[in-house]
Amino acid sequence: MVLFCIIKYVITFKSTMKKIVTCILFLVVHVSVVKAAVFYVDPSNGGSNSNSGLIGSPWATIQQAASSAQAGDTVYVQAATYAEKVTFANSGTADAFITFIGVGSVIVQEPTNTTVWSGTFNANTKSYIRIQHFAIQNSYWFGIYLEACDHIYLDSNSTYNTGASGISVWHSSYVYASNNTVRKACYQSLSTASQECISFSGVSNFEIHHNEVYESGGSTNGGEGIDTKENCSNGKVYNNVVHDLIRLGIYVDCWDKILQQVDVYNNRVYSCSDGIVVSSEDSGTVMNVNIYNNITYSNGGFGIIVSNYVKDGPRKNIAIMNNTVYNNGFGDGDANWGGGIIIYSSHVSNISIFNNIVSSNDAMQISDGSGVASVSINKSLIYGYKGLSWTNEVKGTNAIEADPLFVDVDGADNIIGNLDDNLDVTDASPAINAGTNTGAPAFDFNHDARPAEGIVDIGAFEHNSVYLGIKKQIPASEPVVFIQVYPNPSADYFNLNILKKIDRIEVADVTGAIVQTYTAPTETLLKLMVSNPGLYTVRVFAGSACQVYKVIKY
Ligand SMILES: [Ca+2]
Ligand SMILES: [Ca+2]
Ligand SMILES: [Ca+2]
Repeated sequence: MVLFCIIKYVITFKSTMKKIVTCILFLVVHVSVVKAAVFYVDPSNGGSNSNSGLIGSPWATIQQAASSAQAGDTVYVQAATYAEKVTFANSGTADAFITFIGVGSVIVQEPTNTTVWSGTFNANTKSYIRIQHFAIQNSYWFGIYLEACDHIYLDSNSTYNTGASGISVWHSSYVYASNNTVRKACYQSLSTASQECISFSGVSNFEIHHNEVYESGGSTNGGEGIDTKENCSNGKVYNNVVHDLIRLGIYVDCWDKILQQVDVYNNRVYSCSDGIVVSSEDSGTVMNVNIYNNITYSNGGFGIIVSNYVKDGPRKNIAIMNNTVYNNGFGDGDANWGGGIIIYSSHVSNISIFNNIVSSNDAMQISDGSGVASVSINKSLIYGYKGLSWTNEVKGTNAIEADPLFVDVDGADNIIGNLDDNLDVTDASPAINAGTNTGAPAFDFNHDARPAEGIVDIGAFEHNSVYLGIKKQIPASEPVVFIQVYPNPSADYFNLNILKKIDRIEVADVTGAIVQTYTAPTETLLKLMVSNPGLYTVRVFAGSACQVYKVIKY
């Protein structure tokens, strides 16, 4: 049975057969040494913690699984509402993760609790765990809390109504938070609010991507959107949607430590107090930070800030390029303040600002109050320059002053400051082929290649970009998992647990004949029935990507 456990492989079409063969060979050699069990938690269908946890004999609680699962094991937690605080007791290994997967709507609510600095899900000094598809609600403090962990994937979970951060990761490494929804974090109705919506502090080698973060706070303390802080390093914050926060959207703050090598890119930040902010609140140093391809719009104060907050420590080697910064500054109650990009601090060196569209922001478009010669501003497309004396507004070198000619600033709903606002540019835009290629990112907001037509465009979008006829994808550190298939092999049917927005699923028999197709499934759990025993391939299409899973009916 071990030999035939879920086979998954990301393929390209033309190399399908080669990689299938490679995959099967790999598994024959490799999986045979891993003792992997599949466990089930299903309180609604006979679950008991005195059961084995194996199929047909499920456990009742997630904690029972979290205490029992060993390296290589997979736990399927069936749809139900669980009143639990869960502590993950064991670690996986590099070759054998422990995987917890919620199937359908798995809601986890804390029982009555007043413990600060703990989570509804907790892991301390644990490694190689995946946690996917859980809906955590009403946590007294954190939703998910990791301390001194490594190699943890938090994917496709949601947190709602948490006293402190929805997701909080401290002193850890190799942590990946993706496709999560974090709503009403730092929500003061539950406790004194603290921290942020997603907090990474002292984390190295991390990625925070494709998350949606919104509606935090209400308190005087906490509630920023995504925060990388203290001695975070070697991190990426990308493709997140952060909106409708009473505080700023994305924060890079070293506090009193050294924060370095963090890239913030391809994020959409709107209707927050400010967009993206780089700070040294307690005299530490921020260095080697790149902020690019972001769209920050309709935030109350500024789109992008290098701040002078609190102790205003040093920041150096910061690039702010190819962002689109629009309509910020109107929510601060001050017609003479707020705007696009501002360098607020004089404790900066080597700040490079180029290829940005900065348009129609309130009191200023780009402001440099640093007084530092190594702040450079080049190739901006500016619209709405006012030059008010108290704002230090500047144009920089090679500026273009013109309407960027956006596609549709208020989107199909004709309301400005929400998700459908389209800040791509139209064919006649002066942004097209007007940037500098030097130091520019190799892809745009859509992950299409730059430059198109030889010269990088100004702003987050590269017009007319085509990459070999298909969308260029950022290589992930490991493939995103679209679906989970279980049980496999099976004498009866297969459950397809949908973890991503899927365009199409095709099931083919061993001859390649398609025996089942699902188009844009909206369910989170599909039951796949096939008539004859044999090997089947399940091809899953999402956007430009395709993943192939193999199942065996016996
Ligand atoms: Ca204003
Ligand atoms: Ca709109
Ligand atoms: Ca171009």
